[in-house]
Amino acid sequence: MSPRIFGIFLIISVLDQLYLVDGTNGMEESPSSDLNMESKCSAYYYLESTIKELKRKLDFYEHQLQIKDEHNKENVKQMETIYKLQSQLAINSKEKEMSATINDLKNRLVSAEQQLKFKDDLIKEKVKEIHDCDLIKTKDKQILELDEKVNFMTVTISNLRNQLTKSRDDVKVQIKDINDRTEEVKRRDDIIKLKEKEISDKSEQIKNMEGKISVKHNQLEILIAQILTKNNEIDRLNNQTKHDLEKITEMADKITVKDNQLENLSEKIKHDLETITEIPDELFMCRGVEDCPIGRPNGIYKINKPGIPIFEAPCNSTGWMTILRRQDESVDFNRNWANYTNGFGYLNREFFIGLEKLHQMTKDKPHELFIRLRFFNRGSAHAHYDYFQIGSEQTFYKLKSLGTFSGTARDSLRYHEGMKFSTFDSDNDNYIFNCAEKLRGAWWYDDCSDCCLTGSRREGHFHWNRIDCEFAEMLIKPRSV
Ligand SMILES: [Ca+2]
Repeated sequence: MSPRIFGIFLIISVLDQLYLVDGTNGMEESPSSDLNMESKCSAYYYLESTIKELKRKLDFYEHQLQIKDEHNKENVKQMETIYKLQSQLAINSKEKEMSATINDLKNRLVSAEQQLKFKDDLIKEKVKEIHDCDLIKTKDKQILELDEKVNFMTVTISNLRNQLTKSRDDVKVQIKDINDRTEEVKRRDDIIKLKEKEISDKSEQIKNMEGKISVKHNQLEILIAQILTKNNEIDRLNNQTKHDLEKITEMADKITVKDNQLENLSEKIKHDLETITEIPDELFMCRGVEDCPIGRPNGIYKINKPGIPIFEAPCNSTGWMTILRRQDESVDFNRNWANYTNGFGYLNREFFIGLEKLHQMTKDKPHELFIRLRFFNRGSAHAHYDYFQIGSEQTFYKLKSLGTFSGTARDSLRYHEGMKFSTFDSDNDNYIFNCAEKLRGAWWYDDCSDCCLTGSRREGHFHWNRIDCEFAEMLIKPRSV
């Protein structure tokens, strides 16, 4: 049953129900009319709600119907497509059948063409056979002629074959010879290769040797250059030695002269001593002398100078007084100002006479100064100054003058001329620090020293012209003229 028909059926059954409820059909009033009215109303309400429900269901079924219609349309479309495809399929299968038929026809055509060609060939063959029949006679004749020619050619070929056999033997001999020669050439090739390898090795060795020779050559050049330099140096030293030898010879001559002078002097002294023997030794010993006496034996003498107390000093027979001696480090010379002012040490060993005595002795009477020096492994030397003078304590016992220099040592004391005396406790030098402290001895320092006869021998400060001394003596004597 369709939904629409079902809906109509429902409405009819409801109306029928209503009619059954109102059976009087409005014509007669019963005593229970109020009760009927009430049941009519309730039936009416029921009917109204039923109609509403039916409407809703009707709408639903109509909606469903629409959807189904659409599905049906879609199905129809699909069916149409299927029909189209089926018809297309049928066409395709027909095309295939046609194609197979065409192929079959093509094959048949090829077969027919082959048969046709075969027939053609047969016909051509038959035509040729007919044509050959006419030529056979002509050909026979030609064949006879050719046979003769062939016989002649056979003989010729036989001759040629014999020649060829002979030639082949010759060739074989030649080939053998060639093979032998080839072998020989190969053998020689091998020898040549060996020789080439040897040559290559030798070349390599020669290259190496050349490299080594080049290095040696460079070394040789360097050595030659060094030898040249050394030769120049030797020449220079030879010249220097020659010059030194000349100087030494000159000095030796001078020494000989001096020796002669000394000999004369000692003769003179001997004579003088003989003349003054009348003066008794005791007189010297008791009263003392103003200066070292000349012609008296060497020894310690009392010196009696105005202005200072009597003191002792070593004198020699020629009137020289020793004022300083360094010989064996038995006395410490690193002393203060007071010690140097008054003097210190032992007169027969190491000592210093004292600055005040030197000032008093030299202030009024010009004196000479003689310095004896002995160096470590470098022989001896002396220095002589002809005007030695020392200032007063107010001038810090300044080395006032030295006079003219002579001697075999260098004029090193000149550097100190005019300088004040300095000790470790009285710095009067021109050095930023204290020279006496630095050299561990007192001296007439400037910016330290060119010579210093009081410096520490152990520390290398006892020197003359910066050459270390082993022994030193300073002697003075009043100037003879
Ligand atoms: Ca200073």
